Amino acid sequence: MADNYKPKYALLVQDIQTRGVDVNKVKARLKAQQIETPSWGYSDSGTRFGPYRQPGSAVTIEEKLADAARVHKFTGVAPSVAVHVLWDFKGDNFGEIRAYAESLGVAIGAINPNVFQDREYAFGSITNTDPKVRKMAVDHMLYSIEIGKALGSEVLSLWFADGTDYPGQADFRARKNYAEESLRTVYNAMPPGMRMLIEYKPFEPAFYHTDLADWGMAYSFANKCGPNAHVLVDLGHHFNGQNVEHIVAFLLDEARLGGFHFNNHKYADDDLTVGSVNPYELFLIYNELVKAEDTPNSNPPVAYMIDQSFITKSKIEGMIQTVMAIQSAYAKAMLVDRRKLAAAQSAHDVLGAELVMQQAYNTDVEPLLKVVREEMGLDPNPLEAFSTSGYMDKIRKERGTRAGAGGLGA
Ligand code: PSV
Ligand code: MN
Repeated sequence: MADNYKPKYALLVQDIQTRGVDVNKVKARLKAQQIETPSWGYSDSGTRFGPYRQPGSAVTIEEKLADAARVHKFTGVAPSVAVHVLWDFKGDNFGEIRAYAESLGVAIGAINPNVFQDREYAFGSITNTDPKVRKMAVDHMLYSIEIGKALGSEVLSLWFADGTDYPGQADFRARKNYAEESLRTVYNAMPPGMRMLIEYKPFEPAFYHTDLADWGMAYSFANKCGPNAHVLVDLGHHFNGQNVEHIVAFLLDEARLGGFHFNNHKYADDDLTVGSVNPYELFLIYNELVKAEDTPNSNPPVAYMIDQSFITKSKIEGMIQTVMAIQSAYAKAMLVDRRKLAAAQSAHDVLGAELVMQQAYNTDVEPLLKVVREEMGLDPNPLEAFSTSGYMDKIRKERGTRAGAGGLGA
């Protein structure tokens, strides 16, 4: 079927101009967008009820990088790959891994230490009352800094599963102080240019409390560490109804927004495709990011990372779909009529202001994205192009269905 996006694009350009938006700037920003995909998104995962194995899932870091490179090849905006230390590295051949990634046209992105899967951490890692366990966690993070140096990464991305299950189980304030001390030690070992991202999560695996439960706690720890520590917002790590775009705006204004883990959640899990359940929220988050790009302050460069481990979706296709959802939210956010919005806001025209947001959100940006891709030398339809490329058939045949392809015993 003929894809008639060109006439639609011409009409869209006219519409965009009436909003006081420069279409060439929008296109330039879409071409410069960079989204990091996670190595663990290419391997098998599962739930606590069991692993879900897919034929072709990656097991080795080389396979994960090869799959990530496919996502970059077809989208043009996913040039780096976040790694998880215990799931990705078996030896110390970091030079080889770095060179292999480069040969595929991707770079290693955020280094994610893992201080949650070893049983020693059952009662906490950096918050454990046992100094030996705290040291074990800190040493692993120090080692992760060395890996980052060897792989050319500038981001150390920290998440802690620390928490308790029952009232009275532990002393909140003692744990807070242990965490602060450990984070400071790690922070002080980072080389110049490296940034520490601190991720929060109000639930899982602990049931009663988590030690870094929300953005305010992450912000406080980041502040105490120093100017190169920032908050990482994982979209799935909020209670239902929480206003995430407000958190993003607040952190941007404080110049402490370090990065994102993109995903979506319906109840509590954090692995659904970003924008699949609440695309308007993703748009509203991007609206804050676009405003911050328009009027930059001293906020550090934001690391746009995906944190999704697909269970029922095919992994590479799911990742391409995710990247496209992020592009779409970014494009729509750039199409907000800022003059009209400002006028409505200052006149306290509540309905008018909301209509401006809805006009941008309801714009069909597909023709624009297709033209952008074409100008980048890409197929305008990345999902279709990937499906017909034969890559999935090839890896399904070559790799088959294997155990050991996942992080958590999958
Ligand atoms: C925890 O749920 C988390 O969001 C952290 O970022 C981990 O590193 C990641 O998921 C593991 O999938
Ligand atoms: Mn995350």
